[in-house]
Amino acid sequence: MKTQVAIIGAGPAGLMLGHLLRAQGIEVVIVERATADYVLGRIRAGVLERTTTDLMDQLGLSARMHAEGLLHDGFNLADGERLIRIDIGALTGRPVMVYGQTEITRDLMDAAPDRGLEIIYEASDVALHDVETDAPYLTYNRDGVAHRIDAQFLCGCDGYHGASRLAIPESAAKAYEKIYPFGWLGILADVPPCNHELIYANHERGFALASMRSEKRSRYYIQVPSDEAVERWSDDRLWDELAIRLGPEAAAHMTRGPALEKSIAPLRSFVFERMRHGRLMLAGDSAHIVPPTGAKGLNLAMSDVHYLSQSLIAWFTRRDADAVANYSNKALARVWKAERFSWQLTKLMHRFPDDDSFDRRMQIAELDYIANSIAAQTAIAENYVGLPL
Ligand code: FAS
Ligand code: PHB
Repeated sequence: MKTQVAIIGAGPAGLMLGHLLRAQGIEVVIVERATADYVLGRIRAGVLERTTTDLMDQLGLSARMHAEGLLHDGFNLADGERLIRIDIGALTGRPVMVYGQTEITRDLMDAAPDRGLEIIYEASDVALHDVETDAPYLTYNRDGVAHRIDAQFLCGCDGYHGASRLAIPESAAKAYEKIYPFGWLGILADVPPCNHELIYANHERGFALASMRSEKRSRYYIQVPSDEAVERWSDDRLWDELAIRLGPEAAAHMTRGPALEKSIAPLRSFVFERMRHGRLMLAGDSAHIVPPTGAKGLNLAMSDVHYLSQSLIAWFTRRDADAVANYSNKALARVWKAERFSWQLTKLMHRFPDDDSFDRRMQIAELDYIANSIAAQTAIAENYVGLPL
């Protein structure tokens, strides 16, 4: 098969990139190792920046998002004494949209056939070839048959554990990584949220987050040791811990119910400082990971794809080689700012096993400063809603 752009991965980055390129008449094929149901079954992000919602609007795929999503003008930091509300609407003039990653993915998948976006699911053993030439190609197996796709560009949107980043020689790039000594145990349940806005809590027993997917479906998380096993957490034990960590006010409004999904996500900060190598372009989790504290992961994937689609459109419409060459630095400039914000909020809101009494006093002082400073709240708000592209 021959195409202009071959994308590896049908997560949000690959799907959004595919649609943006197809909208400009560029030939695209996506190869995905899993089934569509598997991709939709992964419960991940919940909060969308304007960057992401604008792309859905631009594609004309945002009707369900605007009908079912929840616009939020604020979120809360709980320090055990009080709720510190960050009024993102008043401080930045921009809300965030609460609409799950699963739903964004579903909207992009459902629209693919009508827009000529071919997605090949259950493609195993995807391998990238000749990425340093102007005739790269990929190979894969499906139903025991070997396939090859020749393209002008390969786009690695295959996440942290994908094959694409491995096709770039280590000598050509620099990787930065911080692994946190804890993970997030998440529960999804068909119960109304305990609060109409998100609550991020720093409690002496550890971090907790009260989030949601709708007014009838809630998403909660607690910080657990990085070696914790989800089997050790019955629903009741998890609801009890959430009630303690989120505080009496939230607990009084908390509705318990059976877990639709319960899993532990590891937390890491990671940047692979080369998002282009020859004709291979990386976007999303294949190039960077953030701890989910700042709700940046999915949104950062979308800003990569915004820049990458512009670069590839410039190439295919006017052979603009500079646009392709500048992609990596342009994307990384925004990636690093989101990495900083996610790391900062993770340090502020979690209890680190090796922290001493001074570290804890620093957290208390910073939360007190935020509670009493519009400048500090504005800095948090502008990062939370998403810095300008
Ligand atoms: P994805 O990982 O979503 O998609 C990559 C796709 O490539 C997958 O479909 C995969 O099957 C496919 N693939 C992988 N290897 C392949 C191969 N060799 N060949 C073909 N296909 C291959 N972000 C938030 O903002 N908030 C959160 O709460 C949050 N929670 C998360 C929880 C977990 C457990 C994880 C892992 C991530 C979480 N994230 C969260 C971040 C997450 O939302 C990502 O940022 C987002 O999925 C990034 O999208 P993609 O870059 O498309 O990568
Ligand atoms: C979620 O709803 O899954 C969610 C929301 C905000 C975050 C992380 C996760 O910062």
